Amino acid sequence: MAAIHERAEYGIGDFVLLQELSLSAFMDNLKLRFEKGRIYTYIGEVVVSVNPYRPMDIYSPSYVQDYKDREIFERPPHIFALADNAHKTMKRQARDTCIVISGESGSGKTEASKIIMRYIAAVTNVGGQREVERVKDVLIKSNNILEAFGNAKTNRNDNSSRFGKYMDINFDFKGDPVGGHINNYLLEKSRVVHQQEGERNFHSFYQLLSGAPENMLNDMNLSRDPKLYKFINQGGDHKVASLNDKQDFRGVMDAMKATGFSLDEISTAWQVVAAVIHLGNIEFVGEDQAAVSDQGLSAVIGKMLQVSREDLEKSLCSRVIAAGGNVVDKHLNVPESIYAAQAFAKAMYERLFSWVVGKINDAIDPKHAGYVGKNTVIGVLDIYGFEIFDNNSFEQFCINYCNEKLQQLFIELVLKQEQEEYMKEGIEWQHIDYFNNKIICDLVELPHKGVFAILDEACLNVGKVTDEVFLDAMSQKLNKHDRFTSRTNNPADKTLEHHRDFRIKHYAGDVTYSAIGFIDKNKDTLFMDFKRLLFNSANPVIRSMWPDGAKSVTETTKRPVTAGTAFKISMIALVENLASKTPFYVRCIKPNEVKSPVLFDDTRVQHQVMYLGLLENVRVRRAGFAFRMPYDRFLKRYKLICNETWPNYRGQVIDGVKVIINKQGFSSDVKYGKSKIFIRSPQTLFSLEQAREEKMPSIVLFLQRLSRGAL
Ligand code: AOV
Ligand code: MG
Repeated sequence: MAAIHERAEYGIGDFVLLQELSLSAFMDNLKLRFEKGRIYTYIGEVVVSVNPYRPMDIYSPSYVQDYKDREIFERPPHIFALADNAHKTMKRQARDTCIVISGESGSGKTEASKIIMRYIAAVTNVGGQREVERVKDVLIKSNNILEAFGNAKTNRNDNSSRFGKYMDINFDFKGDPVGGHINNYLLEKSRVVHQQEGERNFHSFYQLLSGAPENMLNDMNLSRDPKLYKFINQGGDHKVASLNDKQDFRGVMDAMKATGFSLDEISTAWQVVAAVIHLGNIEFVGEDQAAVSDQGLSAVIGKMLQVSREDLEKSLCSRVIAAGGNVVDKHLNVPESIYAAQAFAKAMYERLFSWVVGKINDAIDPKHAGYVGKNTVIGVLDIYGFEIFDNNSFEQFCINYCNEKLQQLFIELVLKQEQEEYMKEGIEWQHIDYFNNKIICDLVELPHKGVFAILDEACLNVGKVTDEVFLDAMSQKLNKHDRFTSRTNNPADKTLEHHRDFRIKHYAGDVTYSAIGFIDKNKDTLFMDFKRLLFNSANPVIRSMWPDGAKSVTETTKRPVTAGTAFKISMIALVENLASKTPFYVRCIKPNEVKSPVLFDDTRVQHQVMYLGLLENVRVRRAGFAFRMPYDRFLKRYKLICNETWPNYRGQVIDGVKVIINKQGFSSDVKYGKSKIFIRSPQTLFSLEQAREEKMPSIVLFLQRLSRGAL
């Protein structure tokens, strides 16, 4: 139907309407639309979005008005239509909905999520309630803050999300936003201390150095030049053409104020960032017992964290351990101290990030709006996309597993929903073949034999636990798995250059991971000394980030759940949560590797179309029936094309629908379900739409005369 509103030169607005379905026809249409600046195309209700890599003039208020309160197929394909649909469904049916945005790194997920949020903000609160306005403002501005602290330039994307984000927006019965809640998933904290060539640390570091006023930087003993600081200069050139760090700093400051961060809280946040920067430059000397070489530097870090220089140095150079009831100081050597400083920096930044998320959540807690009753939500999911780098580690493994889970959800729900719908409506269902990636999810997450379980087991080993032990265990246990390869299993495989590499055949491509660091990152230990140090900071804001530092040395703590297992548990919970809501999907596609607005790289795009299962998606939609519509809506829309049903049909709604279908001669092309009519071929719908448009002028005339009282 969408195609009716668009000129043919723009291609076809819904892949379901393609004359004949083949990969090349699909690709031709997608390419044509991209070249014509039509970045959105439907597959039924799914939106396929191709990153335009240029600002598009399609999100202005007039576009908002165009899509507001329309049915999805009434206007040309647009992400606004999907947002409107999710909102309408939530409002009309009082059902929780969610919008799942997926696609590889740099395909446009985060932009899509922001466009959706802005649309929802634009169409709600017509009454202009102040509290609702505040909530909307915080919801939108929270993106600035989260991106500053949680996004970074990678070799795939200048503004790459390095954390997963799921945001619930709560709505009152009128459909106005009254609050929200953000869940964040595993921040890629290794970036705090290490960046690959061509990449940067999190934006916040560069924003502080470029944007902070002179006196603030002086107070922090910082220079404007990132090159001077080890933790933030490893990637090479720190300037990113598409980013303006200085301006963004101001944006973040404004957003923090609007969100309700106090001035103390804001300055503390930046002090922690400064402390991390300085920590990167700290050096240790000594033979067996490490000591900080530059006490001036540790004094500066102490000042930032409001702890004494002595206490800080002690935490960096020794460990308090409880041995047989006695508390003793164990000195660290230089490599151990370096390791400790890095662990400390990563933990500090991670805590800062979680604290920031917590502050935003406080500000948008629906209770503020006095809203305690039941409300419905729209969940918006924007995660880190599938990614392959030159060097892939534990973080990429988690990120790619997360993408497997979402693909799994898509497969399950898109097929399940269809299947259920046909069954519910009593209509025969035809099975369509598709690749099910469950096998890869299992490979990663199954108890006892999945990668995370094997990793946990290796971490539990007493004695020397090495990444090799883990790799060997994996090679043994996953020997027969056709999605897993390691050098041990396949000595002939020269592509696994390093002995510590292993490869997983993901749904979106083969990724070679280096097992180095898996054990360490999974264990994720941070010495209690640091927790106690910051829990005893003179700064109450910092203290609040470290409540677990209150424990005494002798208190034995349960072995914490490992990072991998914690992530797995959170992913399973996330998928369950999404599956309980009515889902809407945005499938993002990256047109090329070079961020070009004009280049449509056929090979790369085709690869994505295939692994996203888009063709299967279209087939499923077409196999049965391309369109379905509740009887009442159908009658309302098409009653004008039949004298018997216009202006009103007096009998049962379904009979009215049958009259129209029979009169038009389409009875062999439709099936009548319990509450909906199912239309097999797009052509039928075309014809109905055309008949409607032909009648329209005379109907308009009719209505005009009616309103003038001439009839
Ligand atoms: P991602 O979220 O999918 O990657 P982004 O949403 O950050 O990708 O998009 C990457 C870049 O593409 C943006 O910074 C914009 O420059 C451009 N872009 C994307 N969508 C649009 C749009 N609709 N209009 C204009 N430009 C756009 V990652 O977070 O890396 O998985 O972890
Ligand atoms: Mg993103």
